[in-house]
Amino acid sequence: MDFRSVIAMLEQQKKVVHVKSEVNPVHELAGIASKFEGQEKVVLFEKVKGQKYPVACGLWWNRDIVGSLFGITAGEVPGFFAAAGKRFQENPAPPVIVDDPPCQEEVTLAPNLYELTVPTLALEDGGAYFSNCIVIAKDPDTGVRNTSIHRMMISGENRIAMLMDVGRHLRSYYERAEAKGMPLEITINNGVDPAVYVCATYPGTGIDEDELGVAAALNGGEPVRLSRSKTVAVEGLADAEVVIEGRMLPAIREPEGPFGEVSGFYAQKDDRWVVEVTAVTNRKQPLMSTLLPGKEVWNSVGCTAEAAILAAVSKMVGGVKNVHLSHGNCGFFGCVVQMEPTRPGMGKNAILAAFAAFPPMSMVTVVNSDVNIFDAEDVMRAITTRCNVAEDMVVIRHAACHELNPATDYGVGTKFGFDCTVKPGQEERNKKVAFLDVDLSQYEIE
Ligand SMILES: Cc1cc2nc3c(=O)[nH]c(=O)nc-3n(C[C@H](O)[C@H](O)[C@H](O)COP(=O)(O)O)c2cc1C
Ligand SMILES: [Mn+2]
Repeated sequence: MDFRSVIAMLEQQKKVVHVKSEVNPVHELAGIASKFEGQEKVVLFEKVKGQKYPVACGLWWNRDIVGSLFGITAGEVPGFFAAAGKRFQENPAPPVIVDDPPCQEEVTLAPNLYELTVPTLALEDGGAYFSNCIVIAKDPDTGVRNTSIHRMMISGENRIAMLMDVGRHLRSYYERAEAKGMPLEITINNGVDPAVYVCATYPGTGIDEDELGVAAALNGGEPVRLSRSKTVAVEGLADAEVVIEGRMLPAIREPEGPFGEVSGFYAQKDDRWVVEVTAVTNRKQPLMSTLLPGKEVWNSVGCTAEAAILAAVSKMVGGVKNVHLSHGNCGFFGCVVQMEPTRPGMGKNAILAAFAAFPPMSMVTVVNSDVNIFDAEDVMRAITTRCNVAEDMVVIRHAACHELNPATDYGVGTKFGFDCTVKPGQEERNKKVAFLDVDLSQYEIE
C-alpha cells in the first residue's frame, strides 16, 4: 500500500490528528509531535512555514498502529515479519521496473532541498533531518541492490551529510566505489509503503540479497515497483511520494550533527559522508513523512529484530514462546526472551542465540512463560528473584554492540545476559501467588 493510502486508511479509522495551524519546521513541529508520541494516532501537519508540502509523523510509534498497517494485531507482528523473512529466503520475488511511475509526476533538476518539508527536530540538532528515508543503492561490483535507512542532514540546497554505521551494506558499497575514486549513486525515497520500510531495516539479509524481496513477501508476493531515475543509474521507489536522486561523493567528508538520537541522547557532530543531489522527483501534492527518533524507531527496529530473534532462537534452542524488545532498552539495546527450557542450561544458550541473531544488542533476559515480558516490573522481579547472578549471568567482554549506546566504546562493549529461568527442582519455590478471580459486578460494593 502506498503511503497516502496508508494515511487514508488510518483517517477512516479516526487515527489521524490534523494540525491545521501553520507550524514552524524548526523545533515547533517536533514539539507538537512529541505530545502525541506513542498514542494510537498519527499527526498530520497540514501547513509548515516556508515549506511546500504537508508531512505526517508517527506511523510506527504505537504497536497497535503497526499491526493495523498489516491487518493484524500488535502481538502478531513479530511472527508475521518472521514468516515473511522465511518466504523471502525460500522464494524471493525481485522488484519490477515500471514506466510512468507516480513518483515522477513532477521533476526538478535544480532542486532546493530547503523547500521540501523537512523538520529540525530536537533542540540541539545541527539542522533539518530526513529521519526515515529509504536509501537504495547498487553494489559497485555485483550490481545487487541494497535498501536501508540513514539519518540525513540538509547541509545545502543540493547537499546532504549522512551517517553510515560500521558494517552497513551501503558503507561497503561506498567504500569500494570510493577506492576507485568513483561516487556511489543513490536514491533517497520519502513517503513509502510500510512493507518497504520494514525491508529496509530487516536484520540478517545478506549483502548479496536484494532485500526489497522481503517487502514483496510482506505484500503477499507482489513485487515492489521501481522507477528508472532521471539522473542516476539506480532506481527509486515508483510509488514513493518524493524521490531524491544523488551521488555520494568520494574522499569528501563534511560536518553532520548533532542529532537527538534513538538512544535518547545526542549523537555528536563529526565529519561524515556527503550526498550531492542531482534531481528531486515527486508525486503531485506529495505527502511527506517524518519521525521522532524515539518510540517510532524503537518499534520499527524492535519489531524486525523480534522477528529475527524469534526465528533464530526457536531454531537453535527451542522452547521459545515470545520475544520482546522493550522501550526501556531503547527498543533494540536489549531484549526479553520468554521460553520453557527443553533441558537444563538452555536458558543460557538462548542468550547466546539471541545475541547471534541481532548483534546490536547489549542485554538479553530470559524468563519463563509465567512472566509478562511486556511488563518491565514483572521482568525486573524475575531478575531479582530468579537469577543467581554469580551463576546465571553471562558476560561477554569486548563485543560489537551498537555505536549509539553510550555504555559502549563507540560500539565495542560488554554484552550481558540474565538467565532467569527456574532451575530444575526449584519450581515449588517459584510458584506465583494467585487469588480467586472474582467478578466485582456481582457484589454490592460502595
Ligand atoms: C529510523 C531509522 C534510522 C536509521 N538511521 C541509521 C543511520 O543513520 N545510519 C545507519 O548506519 N543505520 C541507520 N539505521 C539502521 C539501518 O537502516 C538498518 O540497520 C538496515 O537494516 C541496514 O541495512 P543493511 O543491512 O543493508 O546494511 C536506521 C534505522 C531506522 C529504522
Ligand atoms: Mn542489505
